[in-house]
Amino acid sequence: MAEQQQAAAGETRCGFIALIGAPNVGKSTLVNALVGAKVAIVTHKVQTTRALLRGITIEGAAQLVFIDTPGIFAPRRRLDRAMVATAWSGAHDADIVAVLIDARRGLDEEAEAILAKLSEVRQPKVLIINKVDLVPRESLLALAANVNARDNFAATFMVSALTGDGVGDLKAWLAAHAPPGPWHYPPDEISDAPLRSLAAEITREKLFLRLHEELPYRSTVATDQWKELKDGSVRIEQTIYVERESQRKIVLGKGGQTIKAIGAEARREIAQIIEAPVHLFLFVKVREGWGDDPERYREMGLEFPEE
Ligand SMILES: Nc1nc2c(ncn2[C@@H]2O[C@H](COP(=O)(O)OP(=O)(O)OP(=O)(O)O)[C@@H](O)[C@H]2O)c(=O)[nH]1
Ligand SMILES: [Mg+2]
Repeated sequence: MAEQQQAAAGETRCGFIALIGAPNVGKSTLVNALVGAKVAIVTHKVQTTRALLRGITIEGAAQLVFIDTPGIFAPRRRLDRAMVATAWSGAHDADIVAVLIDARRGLDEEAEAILAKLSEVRQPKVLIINKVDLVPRESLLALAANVNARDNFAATFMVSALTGDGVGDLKAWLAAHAPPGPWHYPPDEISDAPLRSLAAEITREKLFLRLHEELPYRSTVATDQWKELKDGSVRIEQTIYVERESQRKIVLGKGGQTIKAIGAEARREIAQIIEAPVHLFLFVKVREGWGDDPERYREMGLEFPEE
């Protein structure tokens, strides 16, 4: 294989690139676009991503490891603090930090707050203006100039993670600037997350899409069982945790309709990803104060903030 020859010759590159930005700017959508597969969940709601997730791809001789991070915002609850802390830790551990700005929102308060803290990040930074499909081209140059005046960016990219516009150029640049070194993952790996956590995330995505107001933020999903059956299908059991009985009732819905719809959507998508029939069993449990339970944080891959 060409890659192996290059590896032997010591010409491979391997770059860890953290994507940071305010909630909803399109970090997870961009990771999926760069990887060319759905590895991260995406919704129109803020604070969808809760923990670090690596999406991996190969570009020429380079392996690019993208670190999807939770959106950075002014945290209030313990879970918020854990998410924001983990986002910054992702940035500090990367070779290159990609800062995403939403083209339509521009330099709003959240973007400003991130730029203010960005000076503490020592790694090379690139600016990515995302969602360019939503604004007239003319407005982009002024925005790019404004952001570049705040910090030292090695390059600026205008992309649409949704349409794929500009994503190829970004990938090529990152491949050229990744540090030389051996690949960190096998060439066919696209994510560091085990399937059982991707499956839990997919159910959480459907929950986010179906439920409103505070409820998505008051719930979490865990995969309890993953069993491959003799007929090639997979039996998956998951628990949706909520904080109160009233929330449990809403998740179940009238005559169990809401949970049924969430289950059907999640089952379809998980089956598509693992290319096997799936039997998905969802349970809804009230766990008062799960947002203050260290065990839930461990499960999500988050540090538990002491306060
Ligand atoms: N029009 C348009 N929409 C986009 C683009 N990229 C992402 N979106 C939409 O923006 C919303 C948020 O996308 P996500 O990828 O979940 O954003 P995120 O930054 O990961 O959000 P958090 O995980 O909450 O921090 C979704 O509705 C996406 O479809 C884009 O380039 N153009
Ligand atoms: Mg996200």
